[in-house]
Amino acid sequence: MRKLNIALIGYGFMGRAHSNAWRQVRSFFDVPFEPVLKIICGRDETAVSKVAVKFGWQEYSTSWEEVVARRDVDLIDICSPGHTHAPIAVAAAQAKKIIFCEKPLANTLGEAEEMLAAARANNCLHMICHNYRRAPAVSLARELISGGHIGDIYHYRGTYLQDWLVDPNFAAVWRLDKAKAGSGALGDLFSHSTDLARYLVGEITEVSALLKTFITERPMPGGQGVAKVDVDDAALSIVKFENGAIGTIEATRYATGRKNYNRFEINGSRGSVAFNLERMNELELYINEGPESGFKTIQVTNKAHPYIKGWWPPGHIIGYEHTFTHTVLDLLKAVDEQRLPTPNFEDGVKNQRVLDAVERSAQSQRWESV
Ligand code: SOE
Repeated sequence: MRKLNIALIGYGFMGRAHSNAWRQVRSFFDVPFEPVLKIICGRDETAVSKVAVKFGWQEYSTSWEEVVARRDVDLIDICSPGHTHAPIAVAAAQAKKIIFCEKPLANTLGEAEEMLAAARANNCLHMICHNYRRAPAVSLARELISGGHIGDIYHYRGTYLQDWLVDPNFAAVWRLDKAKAGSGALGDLFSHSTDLARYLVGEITEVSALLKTFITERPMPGGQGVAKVDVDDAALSIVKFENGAIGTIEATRYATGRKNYNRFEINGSRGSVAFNLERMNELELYINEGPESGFKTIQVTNKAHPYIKGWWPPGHIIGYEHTFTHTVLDLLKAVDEQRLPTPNFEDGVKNQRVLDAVERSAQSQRWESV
């Protein structure tokens, strides 16, 4: 089987999720290439060498520049903090690599546009990792909506609720530093709901938004002093869609008790769908068929459902990590067919335009165009 040599930049939460996906995909799906876990890269040699062994990477490095320049690497998978996305992606494009990048694409709209331009200029294939599109229930929702089952769309209601920052003593990690993360809940979580809104309903044209930072100072990691928090803790917006639908998107890391509550509800003229990542194998569906209608819960684990045939018999459910496996599966198929996968950097830029409009609206306290 043809091999595709993967280099992964980053070894934290997303680095582990992507490592697992690259290892797992060929064992459960018919893939056009055998992904080779060639090299993993991170600044801390002790940490990255351990992850390399744990996930079976052939080599490790502490220099992304060296990794991107290697001729025996075909694909660069960017899972490092947001401020590194643009320099790594631009260098990878100039080295004619396939580029796969975690969300949000960049810390600013300008950086995102620079990444897209570099990939286009060098005829590189590119993809942004919005893994939730490939939760089978979300893919099924897309099929139902595209098939007209819930009619014309009136509302999109997206909420992405976590609570890992509600403790004021939680250290000021990189996600709380604008220079590294670009923003807080806005880029980390709101970006997911934005991508799902665009995937399921359509393009967003205007926003009216609010950003809030609840705790403005936190202990430095390692406890040596106090750091100012310069990113949002919560981001809320009402949105208008190109197709006439309207919506709300809310993201926070202060929803005490909510752990990874990424939910949407979409209301249409004939019915509604609703999804909650914490009940990932289920899709709620209401079709308006008269007095006996009611919401039903579809268990999305049948072989006919998206991606399930690669896994287990009905009812044996799958998890968060499998959405990454589905994502790299579709990336491998796109590479084989030499076509752009979706979502790609064009989607990344469109998502970033929404985040940029949210930041402008929070500042102006007025409606802003995307
Ligand atoms: C942290 O909020 C995080 O890891 C996000 O960065 C991911 O994108 C999300 O899928 C899970 O939570």
